[in-house]
Amino acid sequence: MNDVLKPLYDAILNGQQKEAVAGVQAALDGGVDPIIVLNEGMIAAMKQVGKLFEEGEYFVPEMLIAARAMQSGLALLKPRLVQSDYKPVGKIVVGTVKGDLHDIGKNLVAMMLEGAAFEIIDLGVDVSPEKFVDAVKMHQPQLLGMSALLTTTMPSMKVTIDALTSAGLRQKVKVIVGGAPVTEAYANLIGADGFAPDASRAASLAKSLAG
Ligand code: B12
Repeated sequence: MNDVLKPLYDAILNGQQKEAVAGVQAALDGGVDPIIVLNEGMIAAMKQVGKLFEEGEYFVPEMLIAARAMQSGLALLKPRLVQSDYKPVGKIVVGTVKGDLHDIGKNLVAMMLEGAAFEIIDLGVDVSPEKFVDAVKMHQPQLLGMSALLTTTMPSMKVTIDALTSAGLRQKVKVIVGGAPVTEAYANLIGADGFAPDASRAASLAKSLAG
């Protein structure tokens, strides 16, 4: 890892908010590409947090403070990732599915889509199939993006797709899905239109489907 990124990585791993912000600033000042700052300094640290949780070294409070440090750092990085000074190319409704409170990945996808000139309607976390359906009815977006981070909440994506079909809306909107446990195969299985493993590929996918 780039030496400039190490303090940022450590700050997120240890849940130190101020240090995370300072770490992002130092990396940007040092001329590191914002995408590298994000992937190698920040997302890599969150992955390690997940690993430590799995190994029983970290518990929920540690995950939570790491997430807060990540979000503070992201606020500073956002203007460098997003340059949305052009007209929207399409509209997307995004949300984390029912029962799931993880929103860092969903927020990053929303950020990158904003950068790709999409208008974002963010329903937040713990979004029920009914809420997704209502939002599609109301906003008539080209795309719907669902995020799930838990194996136990992934099935809610299929329930939502089925609910769109029952409401007669499935042909009117392209559905894209993602989140750490979600795969291309799962996306195909549940009848989604697309899957992307990270936020930048989510933006290219969205552009190709909306076009
Ligand atoms: C931070 C965190 C939390 C925080 C979340 C804070 C927040 N505001 O988001 C808190 C502390 C709340 C939390 C709680 C829990 N968590 Co948690 N958490 C994590 C952790 C460490 C990081 C997640 C993260 O932010 N990653 C960084 C982002 C950038 O990555 P990402 O979300 O995958 O998103 C990227 C891609 O997937 C993709 N993407 C994401 N969404 C979408 C959507 C679309 C449309 C597309 C195209 C792409 C896309 O693009 C993103 C950007 O590149 C993960 C570990 C891990 N490896 O994922 C565990 C993890 C997800 N949590 C886990 C667990 C078990 C829990 C709890 C059940 C713990 C508990 N006992 O209470 C609770 C559940 C709470 C709930 N109901 O949701 C497990 C899940 C295991 C499983 N197989 O289901 C994990 C994997 C940890 C582990 N290794 O065991 N957690």
